[in-house]
Amino acid sequence: MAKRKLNKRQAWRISKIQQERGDRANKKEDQIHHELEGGDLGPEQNGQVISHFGTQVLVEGGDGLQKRCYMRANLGGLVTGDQVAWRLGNNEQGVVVAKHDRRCELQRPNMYGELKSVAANIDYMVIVVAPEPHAHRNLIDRYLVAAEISQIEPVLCLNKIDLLNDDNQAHFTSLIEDYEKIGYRFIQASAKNENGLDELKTFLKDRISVFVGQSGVGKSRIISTLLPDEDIRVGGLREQSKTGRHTTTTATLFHFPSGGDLIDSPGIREFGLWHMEEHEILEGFKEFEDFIGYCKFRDCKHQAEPGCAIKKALEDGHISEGRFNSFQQIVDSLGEVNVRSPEKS
Ligand SMILES: Nc1nc2c(ncn2[C@@H]2O[C@H](COP(=O)(O)OP(=O)(O)OP(=O)(O)O)[C@@H](O)[C@H]2O)c(=O)[nH]1
Ligand SMILES: [Mg+2]
Ligand SMILES: [Zn+2]
Repeated sequence: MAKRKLNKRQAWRISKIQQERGDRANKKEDQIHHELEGGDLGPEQNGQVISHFGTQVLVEGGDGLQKRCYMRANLGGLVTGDQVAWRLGNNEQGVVVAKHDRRCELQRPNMYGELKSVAANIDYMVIVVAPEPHAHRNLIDRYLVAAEISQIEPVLCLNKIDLLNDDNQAHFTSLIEDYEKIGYRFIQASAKNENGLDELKTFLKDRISVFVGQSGVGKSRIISTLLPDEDIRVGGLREQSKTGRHTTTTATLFHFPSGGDLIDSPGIREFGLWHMEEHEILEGFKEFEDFIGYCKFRDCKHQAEPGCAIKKALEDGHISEGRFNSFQQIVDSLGEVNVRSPEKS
């Protein structure tokens, strides 16, 4: 599959093709439902979606037991963290019959440029970074914009602090300072040495948190260290490239025995924000807030225009250069969608 740049219209057409393909798949699903519903279905009960596998989801009922369920085609897609109504069939599989309203959801475009939910009903987004694979500022900022816009509270976590040394320490000290100055919490931890995890555990108690970040930064290892009784797959780094292997392939929810849920999600390389408007990106940079609306020109692009309040804030040190550059880079990328062409059906 060649990678090519598509404009919004081309991406929309690809999305339409995907939609039609999805509709055909839904028809197949309908047949399955008819068969299922031909048998005896138990009473309707509430449940929580634990994870998603293609045409099925794993749902946990009030008794704490988890069952694989088919979904009614008209539900419009379910994601980890969804609250649902479901009925158990006589073959130990169930059918999800309704999706309850989402309190909030984390969305992002997939590699075909279609906007998809990643997880629902989340309180915290834990953005994990590490010295290896290298933490890309722009990816952190993209997550932060998504969190701010979805009203999910972000918290940053530098994992693998056992790998800090004379060469990289200064870089991370300044990165952490930058974000703490804006008001973001930055927790430092080493899942390997079980260092710093108590602070994270206390913070995440009784809440629903989704762990996000590049592949290989240690999301799964942190979660498995916090929840030693769970069987969670942790990957290795490819020695040469130091890039992650994409060990986690589907978002899965785990419970703290004392209350609170952690959602492990698959690592990503890029986080497209092309579905957002420029003003949303601006609002997603929360330290810009005091300066929005004060530019001389109403359609200011905050580049070389005279009387730009954002550039003035940058000059005065209220906005960091790293964040300003990230903002410009994200805005520049809005017109283009970096997507893979879908495989022929
Ligand atoms: N040195 C060190 N290695 C760690 C630490 N945490 C995780 N690792 C290692 O980093 C590698 C990747 O860890 P994972 O937990 O699978 O990473 P992930 O973020 O879940 O990756 P994906 O599932 O691919 O998104 C594994 O080899 C871990 O053992 C840490 O604190 N220090
Ligand atoms: Mg993982
Ligand atoms: Zn401006």
